[in-house]
Amino acid sequence: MKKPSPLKAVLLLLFITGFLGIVFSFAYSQGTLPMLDKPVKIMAGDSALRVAKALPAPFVYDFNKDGKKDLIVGQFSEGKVRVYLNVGTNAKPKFNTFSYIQADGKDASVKAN
Ligand SMILES: [Ca+2]
Repeated sequence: MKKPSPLKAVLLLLFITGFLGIVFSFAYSQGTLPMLDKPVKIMAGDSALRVAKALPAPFVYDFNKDGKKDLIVGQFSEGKVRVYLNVGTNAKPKFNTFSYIQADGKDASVKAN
């Protein structure tokens, strides 16, 4: 089975462990049944990408329209949305720090209840 590129794997399937608050990606191959490879931690700088108080909701999108897919991560805590800009390439994405999506000069948030 041919393995997809790392970014393609990230694009095909992002999976989270809400319990740990760590964002993982799984390589995905299409055969008669979808197959997942071992999980790979998404890194932010030199550390695993963690979201405080867990339940991260990742999404891949070219947020700043520079042609490189970025990582958008919703977080349960405070209902904020993180943007990790891709400082690598689409074939070898790299993420460092994040900023929160803003509205009217403040961190945007959606209340859970
Ligand atoms: Ca981008």
